[in-house]
Parts: sequence; C-alpha cells; structure tokens
Amino acid sequence: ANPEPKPVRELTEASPIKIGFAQVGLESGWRLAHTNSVINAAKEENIELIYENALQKQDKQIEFIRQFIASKVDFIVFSPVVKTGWDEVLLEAKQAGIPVILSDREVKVSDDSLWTAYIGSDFVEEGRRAARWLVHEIDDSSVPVNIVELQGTKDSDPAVGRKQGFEEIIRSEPNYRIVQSMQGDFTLQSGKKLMLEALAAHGSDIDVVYAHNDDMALGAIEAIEQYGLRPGRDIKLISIDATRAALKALGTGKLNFVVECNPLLGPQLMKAVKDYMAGKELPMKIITSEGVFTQETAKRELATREY
Ligand code: GYE
Repeated sequence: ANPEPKPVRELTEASPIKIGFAQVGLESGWRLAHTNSVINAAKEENIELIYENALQKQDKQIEFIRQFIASKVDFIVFSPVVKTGWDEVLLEAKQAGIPVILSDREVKVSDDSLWTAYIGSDFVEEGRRAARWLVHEIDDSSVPVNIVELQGTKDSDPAVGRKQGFEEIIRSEPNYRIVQSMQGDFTLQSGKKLMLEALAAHGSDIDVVYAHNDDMALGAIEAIEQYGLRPGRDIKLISIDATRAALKALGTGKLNFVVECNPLLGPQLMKAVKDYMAGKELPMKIITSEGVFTQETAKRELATREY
C-alpha cells in the first residue's frame, strides 16, 4: 500500500527528516506516554517533529494534516480519533506525495493505498484476552455473570476492536450477559460518570466491569466506592493498557486483570521513517507484542514500568 515511492532526498544536518504529528488528544495515561515516546524518539534521531494535538476532535486533526501538507513535511503521522471520514484528506496527502503512518489506531478508507503503514496493537486480540481471563477466572457455567462494558470513543479503532474480541469469546458462555454497554471517551471522568449511571440502574447485580482502558476503569473504581461497594471484590474489574496507575490498582486489589497495550511506539515509528527514507518497503502492519497482568504479577512489572 505504499504510495508512489518518492525520490529519496539527500539528508543533511541542515535538512533533517520532517514529520508532522497530529496527536489525537490528552485523554489517558497511555496517551501521555505515547506522546512522550514519539517526541523523545524524534529528538534521539535528530528528526524534526511538528507536534499538534487535536483534543479528540476529528475536524482539528484534519486541519492539522492539511497544514502539514501545506508545509511539505516528509511524513504525516497521526492517531485517528475515529475510523472513518479520512478519505478526502488522505487523498490530498497522497497527491502531495507525502506518506502517512498511522500510529496506534487504524482507519477504514475505500483505498488502502492512502496510508503507508500502521504501527500499533491488535485490539480484537486484546478484547479476547480480557474475556478469556474472565471465563477462566469464574470457571462456573451455572452462575449468572452480569457485565457492564465501558467503551472507548465511539467508532474509534480500539473501542470497536476491544468490543468485538470480548463479545466473540463470551458469546459461547450462556450465563454471561452484558447488562449495559456504554460509550465513553477513554477518560477517567467518563468512566466514573458512566459507572455511576450503571450502578443506579443495576446496583449490586453487577458482577464485572469491562473497561476499554485503564483510565475508565480507574473512574469506575471511584464510582463503585462512592456507591458503597468494594471494587475488585464485590465487582470485578478488567481493563486494557497497563499503565502504572492500573498496576498499582491491581496491587491494592481494586482491579482484577489488565491486558497490556504498549504506548512506547516512538522508536519503532522513527525506524519506519528512516527505513522508508532509505528506500526500504515498509510492512503494512507493524504489530506490537504485549502481555497481561494479574494482581499477582503486577507488582514485579511496577518496578520497571516507565509510564
Ligand atoms: O488504549 C487508550 C487511549 O489508541 C491504543 O487510546 C490507543 C488507546 C488507549 O486513549 O488509553
């Protein structure tokens, strides 16, 4: 899906590689770690990075991408807030001969030659891992399992994939029921607000919360405590990312299981950019390998976790 290979220009100190990076927002601990990783990796490689932050607004992201095209960057990198609606602006980038690298979220466009490479995680698999743990943990097909799902940003790649993978596994468990599935935006505040609503509707009938990221799970923990129940005991919680805050919550028993999603994509991104400039063809998808954490295994990881 690489666009027309453009003549690789001679790189000198005076004309370093220039990347326009349209970050999606400031919504989560994961996101802050990702931003820092990209900025630091660019510095390390003497790559010029123009950083813009769209604060979870698609029109802002499109505006920044257009600015990058106008200022003739060598690469455009962005983490699309939602999957669809990118065809037009990506066609403009392609026509300008600027390769686009998707960092951590994919797009759905009519023509996949509009983007060059995707670097990030397999969200469907993350959802499956979350559900597999639950099925294994409960290990009883006679008890009803009532689940509240706190989804990430509507129509975003991680929210769609994490929902799909989770449902795929619990579909064959007749005693499992998603009693409420709500759309948030990956922030702690949205997780807390939605969980308070779910508790008002279902109270102590809720057995499990499946949150699409740590921040929403941390918000749900606050809501459960405020409601007078014990997170991790009265209601089990599962989340995705594995930031320090979540590993700590595993350690105190308020969270039960976390699927890892790696935000430290900066070095791989810079490598891809340099490879492309050197005339190498990039793999279309560069998928990061990731683990999972339980209350027992979180502690050791915490000692070295940077974010
Ligand atoms: O899981 C969430 C963030 O796109 C993989 O976005 C990323 C997700 C991450 O806000 O915390």
